[in-house]
Amino acid sequence: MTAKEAFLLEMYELDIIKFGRFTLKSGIESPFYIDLRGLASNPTLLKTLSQHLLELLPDGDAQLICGVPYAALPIATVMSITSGIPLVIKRKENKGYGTQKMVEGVYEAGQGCLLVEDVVTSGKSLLETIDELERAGIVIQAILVVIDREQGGKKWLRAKGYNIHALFGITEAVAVFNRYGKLDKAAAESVLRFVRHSHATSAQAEKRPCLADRTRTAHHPVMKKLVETALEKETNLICAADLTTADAVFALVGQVGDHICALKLHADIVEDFSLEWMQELRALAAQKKFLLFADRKLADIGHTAGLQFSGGVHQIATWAELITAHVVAGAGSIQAIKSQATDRQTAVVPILQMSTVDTLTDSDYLKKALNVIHQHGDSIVAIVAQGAAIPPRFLKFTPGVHSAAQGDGSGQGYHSSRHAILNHGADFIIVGRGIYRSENPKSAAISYQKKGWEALKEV
Ligand code: S5P
Repeated sequence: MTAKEAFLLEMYELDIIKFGRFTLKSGIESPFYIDLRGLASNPTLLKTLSQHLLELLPDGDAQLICGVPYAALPIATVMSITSGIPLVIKRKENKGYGTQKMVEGVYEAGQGCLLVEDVVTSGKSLLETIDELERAGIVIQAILVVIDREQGGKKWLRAKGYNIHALFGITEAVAVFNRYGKLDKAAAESVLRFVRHSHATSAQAEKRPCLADRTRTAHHPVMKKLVETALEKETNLICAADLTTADAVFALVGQVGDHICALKLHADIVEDFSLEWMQELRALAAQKKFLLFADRKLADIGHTAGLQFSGGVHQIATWAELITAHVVAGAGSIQAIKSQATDRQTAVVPILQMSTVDTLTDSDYLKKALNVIHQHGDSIVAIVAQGAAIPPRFLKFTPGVHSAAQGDGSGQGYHSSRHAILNHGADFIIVGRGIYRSENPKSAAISYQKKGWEALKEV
């Protein structure tokens, strides 16, 4: 075990890094929480940390050192004592009287400074401190951060020209905790997924139309029907009925049908699938008012995708109002559906960004996939995505929602419905095992319905 790893494990034991479900100052729900303020009361650990941070810049010749208040203040103080570099203190707020100086201590304009911070997230609060120091004539020589939450802040500051270093990235920390048995696989996956999908801010930044507005602006009859259904039943819940017998699907619909706006099916996992059964299900859907959604994830060349959509055992085109498709092969699947859904009875739901922890749908893929989606927007009503920003004309469907679990141990990652809606910008949530595996699927569906609808009203 390296000294750095031992230090990390000590921080874990002291609850300085915690895992679970936490709501951050920004309102974002995070699967981990870091609070280094407790370190101030642990002189030994503080000394070790200061040494590690100073080692990040072995040949630094800084003339000043400054900690972002408050958590990094004691860290910077110990670094100053250890290294002999004089400390300056940045005020959190202006005194409102006297010199109104924001930086206290003895310094001269033009001097180089090491800026110390405990955690970097977006980088915005660090930039505030940088601004104050620069206004006082101090030159930021390097920024030393204990932990990078890997949510873009470090990259952003580096792009602005700052020389920023982190002692640990959260990915590295998770790997260490996992290696030493402190974190189980599901919790580790949840953190990694959170990090990967932290496009949340950009998704939030774009104001999306509310459902009521969409009844007027809907560009596809299926979108209009879905939105009207959701508004009438007051639910943005899509239930993923991943059950393997026709009877089991029926039984589930009996319990949850009144609380959902769509039922998502993998028809190919239903052992006794038949078109007669599907007719009965369609009748039930009409009676209970929900849409039928085939999660076929077409991904082949257009010709094959067309056959998979209209033919074979499942004849999806005869019953599905919504169907998922990947755009990995280009626009083929979308075009195939479009050309066969001549009455616009079936709308396409492309998969943009998957909920799995090791998904390949990275930012590069997102850009290219969105290009394809843009070109065929008239047949698309919704996009399956996590935090990625999507064009406002489409609805966002977000799977990977569970009120209790963080992951399923097989790659699926979960968030709460609130997080999916408020942080990822979901219009509709897709819930499978959170409902059908619960002791009482009906009350679980009611709970997801209520929470989802309430969160949507807060957007
Ligand atoms: O990225 C995705 C896309 C989809 S459509 N992640 C997903 O989990 N899904 C589907 O949503 C998946 O095929 C399953 O039917 C459902 C999630 O089920 P749960 O049991 O994990 O809630």
